[in-house]
Amino acid sequence: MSYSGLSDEDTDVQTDTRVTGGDGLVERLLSGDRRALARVISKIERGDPETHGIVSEIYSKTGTALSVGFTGPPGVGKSSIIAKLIELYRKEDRRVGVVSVDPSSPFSRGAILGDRIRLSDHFLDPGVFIRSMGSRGHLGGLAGASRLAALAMEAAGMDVVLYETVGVGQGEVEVASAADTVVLALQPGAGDAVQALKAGVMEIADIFCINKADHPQAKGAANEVRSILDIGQELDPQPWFPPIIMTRGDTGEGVEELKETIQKHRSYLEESGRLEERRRASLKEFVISWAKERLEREMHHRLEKEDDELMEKVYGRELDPISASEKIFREV
Ligand SMILES: Nc1nc2c(ncn2[C@@H]2O[C@H](COP(=O)(O)OP(=O)(O)OP(=O)(O)O)[C@@H](O)[C@H]2O)c(=O)[nH]1
Ligand SMILES: [Mg+2]
Repeated sequence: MSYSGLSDEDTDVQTDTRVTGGDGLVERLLSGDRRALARVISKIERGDPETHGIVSEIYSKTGTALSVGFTGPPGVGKSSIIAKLIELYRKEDRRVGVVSVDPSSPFSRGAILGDRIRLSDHFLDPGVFIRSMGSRGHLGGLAGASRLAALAMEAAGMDVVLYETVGVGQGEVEVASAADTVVLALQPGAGDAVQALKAGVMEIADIFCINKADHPQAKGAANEVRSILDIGQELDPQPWFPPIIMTRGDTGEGVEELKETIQKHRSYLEESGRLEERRRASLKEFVISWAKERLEREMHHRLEKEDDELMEKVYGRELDPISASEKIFREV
């Protein structure tokens, strides 16, 4: 599409209704066709039955991209930092995909207006592909859909895939941990570190980024994170001690250092064998959550349609609920 302000997902709407696949879509995706990529991601989002076939064709061609998850509270500056990072990667001629996820939003469009503005410099760059997703009822959860979107981006030739997730809670932990490196962005003066600690988000961070380094309390925030990390390290020493980088999303200050730190973490993962370990764990998680979702849907389906009798027995106290569960579980 040739005019500014529209990303591929917007233009995708028109084509989707016309075309039903089986038309060389995967070939076009693999050749780096942006419209094909947009369509594939739409299919993933909708849970289109073709998703399975597409994923099985592209999966073996993925696994080498640099994948980084950015998480942190609303407004901390994630998109601003990502925009600056994209600039740096583009200077090295690396292609960048961004999956922008808001687990609290039921919408995939519009809700990410801030990102649109922050990342708008990159919309017309053919080496950058940005896609936002909300928490509509995805099979495999939002984390599953985001991960598949990232796979599609990689298959379409993106060398770097960035996830942006908003908030401090479980939803984004799940999304971010699909990435090989997780950057947690915090903001000075907001008590973010303590919040993140309480929500269990601290543990998943490989790199801390104190953004808005121009804020008078930026140093204090860094010290706060440092002391929390020190205690953690004393209790349970880890070979990778998360670095704390001070950044400015508005000017790009510190973003080069952030990029280098991401690279260092990647090297650490590769050299220590942790990359393999991490990916195995996260793929297993993916497979389980997908299967779990399928099972759950199937069980609902059965209890609603075919096997009402079983539930009637439970309602009438002829059969206890655990026996009913065991029965349905075995059947499914
Ligand atoms: N003073 C200052 N403002 C910043 C800095 N980085 C980002 N901002 C501003 O903070 C606001 C929020 O930035 P975003 O990049 O949209 O933050 P975000 O974390 O992506 O926000 P959500 O996606 O809505 O969660 C914008 O007005 C930015 O211009 C910084 O380092 N210093
Ligand atoms: Mg944002």
